[in-house]
Amino acid sequence: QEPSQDFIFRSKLPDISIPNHLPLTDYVFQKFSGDGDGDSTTTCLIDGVTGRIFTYADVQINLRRIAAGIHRLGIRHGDTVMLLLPNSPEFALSFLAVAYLGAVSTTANPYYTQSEISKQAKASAAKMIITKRCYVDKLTNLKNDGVLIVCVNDDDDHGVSLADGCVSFKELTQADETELPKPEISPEDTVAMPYSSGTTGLPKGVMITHKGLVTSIAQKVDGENPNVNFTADDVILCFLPMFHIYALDALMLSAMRVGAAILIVPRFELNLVMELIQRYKVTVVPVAPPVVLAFVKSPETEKYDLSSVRMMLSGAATLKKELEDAVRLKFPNAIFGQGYGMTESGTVAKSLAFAKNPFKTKSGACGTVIRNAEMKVVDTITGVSLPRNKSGEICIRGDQVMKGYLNDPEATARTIDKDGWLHTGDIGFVDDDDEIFIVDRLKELIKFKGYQVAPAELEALLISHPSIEDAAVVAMKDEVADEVPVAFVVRSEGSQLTEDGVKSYVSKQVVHYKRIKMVFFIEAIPKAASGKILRKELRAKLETE
Ligand code: AYL
Repeated sequence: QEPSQDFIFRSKLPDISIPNHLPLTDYVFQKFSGDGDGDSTTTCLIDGVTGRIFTYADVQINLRRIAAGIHRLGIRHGDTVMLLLPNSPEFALSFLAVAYLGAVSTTANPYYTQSEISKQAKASAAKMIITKRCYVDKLTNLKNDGVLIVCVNDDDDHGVSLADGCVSFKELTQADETELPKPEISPEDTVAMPYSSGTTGLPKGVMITHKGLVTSIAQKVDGENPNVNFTADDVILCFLPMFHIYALDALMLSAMRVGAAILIVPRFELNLVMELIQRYKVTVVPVAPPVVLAFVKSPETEKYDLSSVRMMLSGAATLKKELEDAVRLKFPNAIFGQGYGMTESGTVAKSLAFAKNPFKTKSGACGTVIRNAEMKVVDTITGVSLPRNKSGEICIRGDQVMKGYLNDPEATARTIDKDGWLHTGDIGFVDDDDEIFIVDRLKELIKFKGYQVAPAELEALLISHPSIEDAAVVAMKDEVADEVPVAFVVRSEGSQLTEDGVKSYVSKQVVHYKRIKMVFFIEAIPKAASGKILRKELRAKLETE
């Protein structure tokens, strides 16, 4: 079959012109520049904890000041800054400041252990880490190696002195923005570098360019009939982690592009979230499946006025149809739908129920491919592209796709083929109405409540244990988390290692959702002649346990 005979799926919305020659911050705040119609006195950020408010004018002046402050500390175009922050206005401002400077933000979970942070900071060659006082103790090694630590004081510090050798974030916000000439930025420059294990192996730096992010945002919220109809009147709730591409791209930056208000909450707590929805008359609630479950199960939802919510978007993991149906009943005024994406590819699909002129959609679908992009479904063995209603690996092509993995051309070439198709490692099909359904996962990745767990990372840890000869980690189904990591372990000869021994060894080194939930001791890990772990066989074993 010739490539020209590929079955290619496209959005039902027409392509639009996307100004992806612009640097990210120029594009995001375009409404507020010279001829834009944005009102910069409106609210951009609300700190859900303190009630602090930043207008669009505040955000723009602050981001330039912080950029000037970071520049004065020696950060230049192309340098990497690690953001190790919980959801907060400081996260948003730091990200934008780094982008403005033409530098790169590598985002990490602030709950990571010292060793996880250290690995990412070193691999990404971060020159600076912006963090909170309470995480500084995990950065001692990095600080000793010369990494600059910028520290946001905790709310209850009340002027307590900074951790030794750290720069105060306040110093950045007090820098003189007129000192900094506007840096030259190319659309191909990397702006964000979250870490993802992709379809196989260890976490890798995902190089997302200015052009890529601008395209991804525009695909959702631009055009006469935007696929996702966020408006300047919206109050969008943000408890999803901002260090992850879902909140960063589909929530924070997309909301800023339209001039909406973002209500920032450090983490999901059901009652607090409902209280905030009521108090701020929240209109848009982006969620992940475990949050949907929490809403559905809670008897307390009746106690709050949640009628302001007009849109609820789920993404990052599989959402069961029954759950989707149940949550619709709890939010009768809201349009509910899914988005589907991947760190490496930005948003791949969005429900057209969110469009300004919406389409009818089905429960259980994870959206229709976004505009200005092409999608195909390929046979996992032959690679041949498949027609509607046939399941295969989902591939996506467009300007929103990552530039590649940092310092890893091989992994990049395995993921993006020579024709520019990114292979997602997800199995799904497109139905007669252009809606996409995900049915399985080809790749190794484990998803705990939408968080990534890379089997290869846990396997490397396990094998580093002196009493472990070999190990393999696979996903086990779980009611609440969707999937949890479990380990198959081959003990070295004569070893008395116990299940608890294995678990606690791993627990000390990883963030909570990567902890091994169960250990099965076996004689040998099943492997192909190539040495590849036969994960399917191990998963089959789990079903018979
Ligand atoms: P990563 N249904 C099923 N699986 C999903 C879905 C979904 N709706 N969304 C994501 N996944 C899985 O890099 C899928 O296996 O980014 C996919 O390859 O942490 C993997 O999660 C990617 O995991 C949006 C909406 C981004 C969602 C996202 C999700 C980003 C998750 C932008 O607009």
